[in-house]
Amino acid sequence: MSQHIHWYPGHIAKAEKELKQKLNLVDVVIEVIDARIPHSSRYKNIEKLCPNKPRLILMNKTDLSDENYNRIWAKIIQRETGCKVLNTSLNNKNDINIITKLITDLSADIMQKRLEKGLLCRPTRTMVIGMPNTGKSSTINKLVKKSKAKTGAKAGVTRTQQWVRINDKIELLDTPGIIPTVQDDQNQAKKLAFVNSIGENAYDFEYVAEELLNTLYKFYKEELLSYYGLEEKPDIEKIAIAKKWILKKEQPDIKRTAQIILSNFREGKIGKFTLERPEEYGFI
Ligand SMILES: Nc1nc2c(ncn2[C@@H]2O[C@H](COP(=O)(O)OP(=O)(O)O)[C@@H](O)[C@H]2O)c(=O)[nH]1
Ligand SMILES: [Mg+2]
Repeated sequence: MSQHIHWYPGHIAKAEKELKQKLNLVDVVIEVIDARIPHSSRYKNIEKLCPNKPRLILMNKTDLSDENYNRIWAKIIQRETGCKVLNTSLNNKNDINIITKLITDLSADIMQKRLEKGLLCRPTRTMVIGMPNTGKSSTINKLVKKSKAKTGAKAGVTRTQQWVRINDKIELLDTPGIIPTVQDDQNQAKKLAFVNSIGENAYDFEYVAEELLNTLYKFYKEELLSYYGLEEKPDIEKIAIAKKWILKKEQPDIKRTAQIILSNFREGKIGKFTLERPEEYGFI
């Protein structure tokens, strides 16, 4: 089978190594995934990267996903991973209080053990990790908003990274850990391309836009047809013609239309969509 989306194993190994070094510095890990593709935006090797480390999973961008599936997926992932899963979105300011409370709860055992060993009391250290574009930086910004006090570099941390005090109990690494997108699974890679989590050089816009249309037609037929004013199964060409995105000599502008379709979906203009169903992965 031909590979439509390309990946480089060498890069992945290096990125994993760097991520692992950073993870060694923290007590609790905050993993951000994308609520529109809750299965594919999770990293299957995560347990190996931070074994036995408490993890809080934020299912982010729930303002763009299907509210009928947000809770269902959160429950499933919670059950599968044994980690607490929280639905979040950029503009929900209440998230922050819940996140900080959960981090403190998750580190209680570790702090108790430190105490028993006679070690110094110190704030819980945490960091945000996730695949590209899931909302890691936005999450960090939300957490540090009211607490600009940087606590300075620590041993083992490069100078470009700083610990930021979130409150008297939590310190956050101010740069996120980027999980390398393993693209050996073409179905997963396709989903990641839909939500702009894969570099644009790695794939062909027309292929990904066509696949997105197929997926939307499968799960959200009504919304898709009505958004583009069509009555039958859409493809890029039909949409180009319906929208009059035409080049000289009456040729439909396929390239531009493919890009617009992807943007329309990514901005939530067609609707609030979740592109994965638990039963596809044997969860129900
Ligand atoms: N609609 C929506 N957009 C978000 C949300 N979180 C992040 N974004 C946007 O998604 C893009 C990527 O976010 P960013 O935090 O840079 O992701 P990172 O690559 O994981 O650090 C930015 O344009 C953000 O404004 C969210 O919850 N909802
Ligand atoms: Mg970022």
